[in-house]
Amino acid sequence: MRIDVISIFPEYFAPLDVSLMGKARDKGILDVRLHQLREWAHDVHKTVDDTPYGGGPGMVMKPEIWGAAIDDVIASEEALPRMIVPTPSGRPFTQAVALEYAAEPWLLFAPARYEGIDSRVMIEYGTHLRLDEVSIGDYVLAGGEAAVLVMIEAVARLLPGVLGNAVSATDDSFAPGAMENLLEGPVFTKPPVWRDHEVPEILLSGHHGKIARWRRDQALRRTLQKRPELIERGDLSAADLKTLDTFRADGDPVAD
Ligand code: JDK
Repeated sequence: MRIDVISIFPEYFAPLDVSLMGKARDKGILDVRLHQLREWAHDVHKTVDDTPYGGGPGMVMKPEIWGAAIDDVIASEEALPRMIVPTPSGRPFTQAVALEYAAEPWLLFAPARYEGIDSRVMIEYGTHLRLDEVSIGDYVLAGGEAAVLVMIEAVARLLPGVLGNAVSATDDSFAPGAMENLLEGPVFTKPPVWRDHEVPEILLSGHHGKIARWRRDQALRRTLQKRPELIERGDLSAADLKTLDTFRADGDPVAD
């Protein structure tokens, strides 16, 4: 997958050299190309922002600079990329959106600063290519770069060959269909006792059927406790419903 990012802070993307993302790039699965927006600014000061029409606080990014940069980046190829502009007012970024992006051959991210980009840029490119304005959550960042890092990491780990274990990604809590949107249960490794905390006995038993049921019960318990809105009764078996009733009756006082 090719990913272009146009930003006034290309240094912000240094984490993509590290760990899973770094390895995916070394393997050629991920081709990330960073572009400095200011290289398309015409004046001596490399100005990319101006005062907002109608007044108000802050500055707005100039449309001509973004237009020139996007035109140059997309000029090289026959096909067009899917373009993604982070904004607090965008479509929510979810695991389903990550899966949608992971199926694309080419993504172009346009993270802004200040109060955002002149809206005519989104109108213009919305007619030329598939453009999404996307929010990574209901809080306000200082700019779009952190949102782009989040989205690239969520997308890239879904690409074939990026995760060591081929089944890891489809098993995710929020993978549509996979675990029916239940939260993951608790996990443990050696030693069996640490600071008086014991690993649940069932996990040491070797009874694979009972372990699978216990893990499912823990996922149901955690979801009921932390994210009850995720539970869709239609997806649940009779055994699942019995588990939920037990936890509801108990009031289930637990640490996690
Ligand atoms: C891209 C600049 C900072 C943008 C205006 C918004 C209501 C008016 C500051 N999920 C998410 N959160 N934040 C972003 C994001 C913020 C960005 C940019 C993405 C570019 N900023 C910014 C807009 C405002 N303000 C809240 C009142 C303020 C994405």
